[in-house]
Amino acid sequence: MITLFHAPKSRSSRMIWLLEEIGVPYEIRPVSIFRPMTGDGQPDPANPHPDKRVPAVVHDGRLLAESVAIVLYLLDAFPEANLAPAQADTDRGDYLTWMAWYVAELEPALFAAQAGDLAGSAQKQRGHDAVVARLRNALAAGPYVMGDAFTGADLLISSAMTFGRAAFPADALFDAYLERCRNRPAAIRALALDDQAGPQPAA
Ligand SMILES: N[C@@H](CCC(=O)N[C@@H](CS)C(=O)NCC(=O)O)C(=O)O
Repeated sequence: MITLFHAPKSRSSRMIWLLEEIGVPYEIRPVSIFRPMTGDGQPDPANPHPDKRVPAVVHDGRLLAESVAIVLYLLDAFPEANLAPAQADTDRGDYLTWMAWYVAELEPALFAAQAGDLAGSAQKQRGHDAVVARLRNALAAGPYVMGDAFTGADLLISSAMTFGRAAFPADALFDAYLERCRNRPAAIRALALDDQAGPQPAA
């Protein structure tokens, strides 16, 4: 059994998308979280995440926290979803590179741009430029970052870019990519489920 600890409109929303892509039974357990942007919400004692964040997933008694770990783990556990190259596949290295790049390069570039930190830091601007260049190169070939196949890397990259679209330059390639990902049936179902997850329970 899979349980997703979830707070609406957060990084756990894309885990609903992931689970809808995989297509196995799962349960959504709503938890409250502290929302630093608004100051609302409280950490939830019922949340097993070590930092009381979301997402957290429990699969057959195993706890996973960190979005990248959850995507890697679940797509390996359910290879029939066909959203991750297997260990023996020639493009496994490319896939792992995109997954690590997402968390080590794209997220910091996105948050640096959102915080207005690029102008004051040549190093951060250089990192941001590199992220944009790598994405442009990949999507010029497209339609997904690894080519023809949509993978877990696209799920993470596109969800973060949709959330932080203004952190990246206007580019029709980017917009077409985000729309392509967003229009997947599992993504549409996930959006409806996220909206139905309701208000946060009292902490
Ligand atoms: N690196 C973590 C970040 C998780 C994270 O920061 N989640 C936010 C929601 S988007 C959260 O739970 N914040 C509550 C808090 O900071 O206490 C991941 O990707 O899973």
